[in-house]
Amino acid sequence: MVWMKFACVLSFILFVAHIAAVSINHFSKGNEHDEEFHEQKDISEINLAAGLDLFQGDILLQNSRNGLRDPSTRWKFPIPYILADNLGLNAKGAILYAFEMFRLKSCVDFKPYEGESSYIIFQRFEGCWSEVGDHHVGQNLSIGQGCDYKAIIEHEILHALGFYHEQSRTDRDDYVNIWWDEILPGFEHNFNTYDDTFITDLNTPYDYESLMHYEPFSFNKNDSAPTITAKIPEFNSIIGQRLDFSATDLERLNRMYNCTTTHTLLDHCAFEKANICGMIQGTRDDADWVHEDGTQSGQVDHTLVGQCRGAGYFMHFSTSSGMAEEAALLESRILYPKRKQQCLQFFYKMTGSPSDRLVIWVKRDDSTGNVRKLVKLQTFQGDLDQNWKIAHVTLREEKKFRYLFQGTKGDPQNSNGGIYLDDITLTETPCPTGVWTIRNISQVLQNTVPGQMLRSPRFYNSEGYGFGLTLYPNGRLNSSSPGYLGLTFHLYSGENDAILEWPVENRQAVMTILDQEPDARNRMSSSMVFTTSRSHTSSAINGSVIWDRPSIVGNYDNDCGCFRSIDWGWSNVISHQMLKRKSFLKNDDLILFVDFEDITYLNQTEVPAQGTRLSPQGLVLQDQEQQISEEYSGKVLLEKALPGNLDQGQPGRQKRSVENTGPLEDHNWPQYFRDPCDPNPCQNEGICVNVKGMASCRCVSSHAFFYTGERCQAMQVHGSVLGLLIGGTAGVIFLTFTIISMLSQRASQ
Ligand SMILES: *[C@@H]1O[C@H](CO)[C@@H](O)[C@H](O)[C@H]1NC(C)=O
Ligand SMILES: *[C@@H]1O[C@H](CO)[C@@H](O)[C@H](O)[C@H]1NC(C)=O
Ligand SMILES: *[C@@H]1O[C@H](CO)[C@@H](O)[C@H](O)[C@H]1NC(C)=O
Ligand SMILES: *[C@@H]1O[C@H](CO)[C@@H](O)[C@H](O)[C@H]1NC(C)=O
Ligand SMILES: *[C@@H]1O[C@H](CO)[C@@H](O)[C@H](O)[C@H]1NC(C)=O
Ligand SMILES: *[C@@H]1O[C@H](CO)[C@@H](O)[C@H](O)[C@H]1NC(C)=O
Ligand SMILES: *[C@@H]1O[C@H](CO)[C@@H](O)[C@H](O)[C@H]1NC(C)=O
Ligand SMILES: [Ca+2]
Ligand SMILES: [Ca+2]
Ligand SMILES: [Zn+2]
Repeated sequence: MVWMKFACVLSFILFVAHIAAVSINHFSKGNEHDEEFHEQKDISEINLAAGLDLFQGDILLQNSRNGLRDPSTRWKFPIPYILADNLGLNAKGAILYAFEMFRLKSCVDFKPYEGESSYIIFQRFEGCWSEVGDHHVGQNLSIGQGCDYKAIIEHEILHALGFYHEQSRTDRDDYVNIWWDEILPGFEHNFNTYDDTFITDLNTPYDYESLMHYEPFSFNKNDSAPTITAKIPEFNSIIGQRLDFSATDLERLNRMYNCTTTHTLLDHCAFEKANICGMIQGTRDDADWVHEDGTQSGQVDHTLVGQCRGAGYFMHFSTSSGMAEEAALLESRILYPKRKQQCLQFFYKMTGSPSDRLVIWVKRDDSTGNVRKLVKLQTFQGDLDQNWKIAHVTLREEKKFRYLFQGTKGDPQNSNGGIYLDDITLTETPCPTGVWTIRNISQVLQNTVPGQMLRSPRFYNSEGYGFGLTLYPNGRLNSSSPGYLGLTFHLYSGENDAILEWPVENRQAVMTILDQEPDARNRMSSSMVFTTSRSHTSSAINGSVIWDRPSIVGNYDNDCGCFRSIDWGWSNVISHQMLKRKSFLKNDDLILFVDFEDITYLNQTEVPAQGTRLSPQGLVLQDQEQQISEEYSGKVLLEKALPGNLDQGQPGRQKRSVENTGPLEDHNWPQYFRDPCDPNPCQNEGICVNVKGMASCRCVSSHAFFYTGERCQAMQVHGSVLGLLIGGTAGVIFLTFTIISMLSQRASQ
């Protein structure tokens, strides 16, 4: 018990991959009021409910301009964006999250708007919709109520990038049946096809799995009759998937925009090829890692889990012979980071002695241009668990570096195995805060009934809030969607509660069910996001805010020996069919990630679009201001129509940043003509906004870090990363303690 207590204390400052043994709790109380369940509706349903009748459901047509074929509608990257302040905080966070998916998987990039002529303003109108292609005047993209999901936002951005719906392809009748009699009268136009002079398939086959495909029940008049079905019936449960981009979606995106690289994927290796992705063996160590496939050692790999002959390679370091403390190093090639932090994810297993060690290092530039300064990051100790396990290590490299795996033999006399490595992914994104692995998932899916649930261990975010997940393997009791996983989030009481702020609002929970595809670009993981708010109240707790202190509004939970708040989540996150079709159940493990971070800094993100800026503040009376800016924007449109005449008469917003943080006043200008934003006093590419003659900075943020302060002078890393920073070598101690406590639990059983 002492160990466990110690582990809890440490886990506050550490990111830890928890591996929970499967225990199934029966849904004993059955109190429906203890849960807030939501359903993700699809785009056509949301827009119909909003009374919208757009071109093809969610496409706003400004004019009859071509989308796909016309090269003038291609965007230049990065795409300038504005997040309007009528968007909810959650929608803003979800949009930034969707941007990160584009950056991970394609060459599409986004930047805060700075007066460019082409940009996207994300706004909250009714419904979810976008225009197709770049119209060069700035365009609206609506993320309305119910649209703040990763996949829906990705779908709308794909429209903006120039893509129509999959089933509007010229050749779609070869692949799907349209049931015209079942379509809502007047909505048949949503199922039109387009001539191949208008759209192009970019020489890719019809893709049932596309994020741009309608779901079967789109625009139907009878709830139980589909309007669109696949000619290959197997795909009826696939069309309309809203997980993530399909492989073909990405192929098309990459072809249309000539993408050759992505922004945040630095390295990945499944060790399937003999060149082992350019990794190199250490030469001054005692041994080498061996590139093996399953037939040599009787172990299956993680990439293909032993499914194929002549494939399924991994790296192996045997610890069963030789001397204790003999080591082998495996080094990556030199990598060039663009951001300031990275997450190294890999799968490993240690089948030898519990005293074997796997140590992760980086080699940095020693300031002479040579990458050779070694820094130890984290140690993984052997254990009795012979399964492949997922691991995450945070790196904070700003210059070129290598990462290294060091295997060390602990006790060769008592080892008959070794250390195995496979499926490495290095991204420039934060590592997840909570990692929950559920073993024997096929048994769990088979042996649970609706309403039965599994609860994750308690995780702590960087601020110290305790939280966890609940998985309903077969959905909840009386679920309207059988054959689906349900997933909810809750707070747990924790040791820091007395000093924390309650209720905990404006924290975004991101829950991800991991698709264990080796290549992160092809992962179609399911992610759900929501943001805690004071408006989330429940009658079950007398109308109190759900996110208040768990010991006040929660129930006592015997399993954790702590208080647990009401469950908040979704009853139909992903179908069992989809879990089996993709690599969600690899190794019979289901892996979930969860983050819970403060996004209050996104409260004010809107910057005025070009035009309002020309009229000097103070000279314009309040009621005239609107008029002038409207006239001006009319003029901008006219000017845009005349090529080569774009910037005349406009000062243009220049990207300048002042290094020192001297006074904002510029005494050379009369008060009224002085533009407080010229030169831009905001640092770190912050956008300056003239608020009543005063400069106000809007700071750049990404999912990995953000800037704060009056002049955006301070960079903050998202909490999940901070934890690790403090963690460092203490992680080793913690892992050791958990292992000891696991061992002692086993021993006492
Ligand atoms: C998973 O199933 C195997 C075989 O049925 C069993 O030996 C093992 O203990 C199970 N693991 C867990 C975590 O329940
Ligand atoms: C965006 O929507 C607003 C509000 O309806 C409208 O005034 C504006 O003209 C739209 N912008 C574009 C570029 O269509
Ligand atoms: C709706 O569809 C179902 C199944 O196809 C059918 O049995 C039912 O009669 C239809 N209802 C109406 C009102 O058309
Ligand atoms: C992609 O490359 C082709 C051929 O070089 C070129 O014609 C086209 O304009 C490029 N497209 C973009 C979006 O850069
Ligand atoms: C589930 O449905 C049954 C029968 O329709 C009903 O008696 C029961 O109260 C429902 N349970 C919950 C938790 O809603
Ligand atoms: C809600 O109010 C009832 C009646 O006043 C009280 O018995 C109950 O304890 C309250 N519950 C909570 C969670 O405050
Ligand atoms: C967000 O900004 C608005 C306007 O300044 C303010 O009224 C509101 O309280 C802020 N919300 C939060 C959560 O800080
Ligand atoms: Ca070696
Ligand atoms: Ca492999
Ligand atoms: Zn659409």
